[in-house]
Amino acid sequence: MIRDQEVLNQLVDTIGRFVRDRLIPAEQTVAENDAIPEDIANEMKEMGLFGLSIPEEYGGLGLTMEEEALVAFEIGHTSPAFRSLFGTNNGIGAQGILIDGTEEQKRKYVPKLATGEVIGSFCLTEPDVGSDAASLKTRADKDGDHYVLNGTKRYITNGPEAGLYTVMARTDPDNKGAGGITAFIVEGDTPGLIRGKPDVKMGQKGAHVCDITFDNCRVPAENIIGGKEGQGFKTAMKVLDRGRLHISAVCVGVAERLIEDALKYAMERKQFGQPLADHQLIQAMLADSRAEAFAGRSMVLEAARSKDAGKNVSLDASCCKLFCAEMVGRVADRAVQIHGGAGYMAEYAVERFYRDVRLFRIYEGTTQIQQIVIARGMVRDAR
Ligand code: COS
Repeated sequence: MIRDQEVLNQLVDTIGRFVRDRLIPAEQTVAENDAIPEDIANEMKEMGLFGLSIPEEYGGLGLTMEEEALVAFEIGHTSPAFRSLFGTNNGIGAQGILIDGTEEQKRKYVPKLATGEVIGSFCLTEPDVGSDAASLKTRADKDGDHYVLNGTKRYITNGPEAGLYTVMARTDPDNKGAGGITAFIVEGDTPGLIRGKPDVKMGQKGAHVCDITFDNCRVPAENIIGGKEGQGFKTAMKVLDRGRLHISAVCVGVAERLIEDALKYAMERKQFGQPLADHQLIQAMLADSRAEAFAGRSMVLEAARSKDAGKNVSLDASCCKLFCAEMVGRVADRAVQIHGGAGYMAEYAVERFYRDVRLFRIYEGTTQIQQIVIARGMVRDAR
């Protein structure tokens, strides 16, 4: 749903200019230094990027899902690391509190996420628990009006810089499944919360990931999201439904950028006496990429509109994540192929993007998990 087309056009134009003038020229430096310059982070805060999808009453821009998708397409035109910095505040770092939190929790924590004063993070994955999220082992044992958290969370995006963590932990040791899990809000300076060393990754340099260990970390009982034990797995799944749509939109944006780069190169580079772009085998790769990116864009917008209309989009969000993450992988592969030897060289952005996009097929639920969610939903609906 688009609330005011003119206001949205202005926002999308402003973000598009920011991407072109500030972010794209800084891509290589960010990749080399594995850090986003502070002045760029500050500009992102001033533009409201940390609170895009946070409701206005909590200090954000309150974008609908369709509006957020249109903005994410724009942001996808540059390195995914930039999005990652403010992405968790809009998505997995804030949505748990927004979807299932109490009014008091929202008022206390969300405004600081909306401005970017605090970075939010989402702790579900563990060393032994990835796709099978319901069997997580981190414990939260009640002790008076507190819970004591013990365990390790792994590959936590923005873990090193976050000041607020949504943590899924088991409060009922007798219930080994989803029903034994509770979601907590844990402040970054809580004693017993230990940030690990940032992991060295294949791509997306500038976006940071680390282990978060809880060692007798005491969290007030009032920080249970929604105030009720046993609801944490469902909260996490609802958060991921939204996150998967957002990531799908980013995949579409990245695919469009890669197509632009590949087309530009194909128009400039000549072989056999004519531009690559006039060779039919190159045209086939360009055409397939364009058609697939268009399909991704269309399905994301359709699913986003359904979400805005209040429909359950769990299955559709998984369809989008499955298709768009795989699609951008194919597009990146073709972009490298069109560049030939140059595509293998760090001098060209496609080499970096080729590594960056690999993560899309893995995080916020692997392609195989999306297949499971889709097929289970189909069987459930048919019954
Ligand atoms: N919204 C609301 N509730 C949901 C839900 C959703 N999208 N998905 C599942 N639930 C509920 C189910 O209805 C069920 O509730 P009841 O027990 O009341 O019936 C409960 O949660 C357990 O669901 P289910 O039985 O489907 O859980 P499974 O253990 O079979 O796991 C998958 C489901 C595999 C889909 C889940 O573990 C998953 O998404 N794994 C991937 C995790 C992931 O994306 N990790 C990435 C890292 S986080 S960035």
